[in-house]
Amino acid sequence: MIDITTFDFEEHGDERGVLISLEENRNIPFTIRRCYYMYNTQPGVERGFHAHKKLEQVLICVRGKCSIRLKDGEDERVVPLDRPNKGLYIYPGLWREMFDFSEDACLMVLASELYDESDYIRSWEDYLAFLKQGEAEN
Ligand code: T46
Repeated sequence: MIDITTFDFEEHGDERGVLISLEENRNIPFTIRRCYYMYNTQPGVERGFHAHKKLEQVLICVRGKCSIRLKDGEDERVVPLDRPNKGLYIYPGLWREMFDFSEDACLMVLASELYDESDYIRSWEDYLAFLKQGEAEN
């Protein structure tokens, strides 16, 4: 079963606008070792299509909107990210696909580790094998 955890970050708003603060091990559930973001995503583009062995991440669409499809080999859930104060936590071992980007979308990701290509599982076949191996070990 896919466990969906989303955050409603506190908005510090006044007549000037809104400010959101993100802090490791406070409103972000891990130590933040990396931040990256994507924008200018072309119409119809879908990204992701992989899982991570160890990486934890929080996804925030800080401008515009997009949707995240999560899979665990059995279930599939779609989470819209449509406001800048919403965060989606993705725990290790979940398959993710990002789609339905609005033209103005900026998707920001906070990550628990530095970039490491060896942490990626980039094919669905390898992902199913990874899940099977996990079952065998438990
Ligand atoms: C994820 C989803 C949500 C780097 O050099 N450093 C980085 O920190 C990242 C994230 C990527 N790259 C390079 C690797 C590729 O040559 O940037 C290129 C595009 O990366 P990728 O095709 O993996 O991007 P997405 O959008 O499919 O996936 C990304 C993250 O890679 C991934 O960890 O969970 O966003």
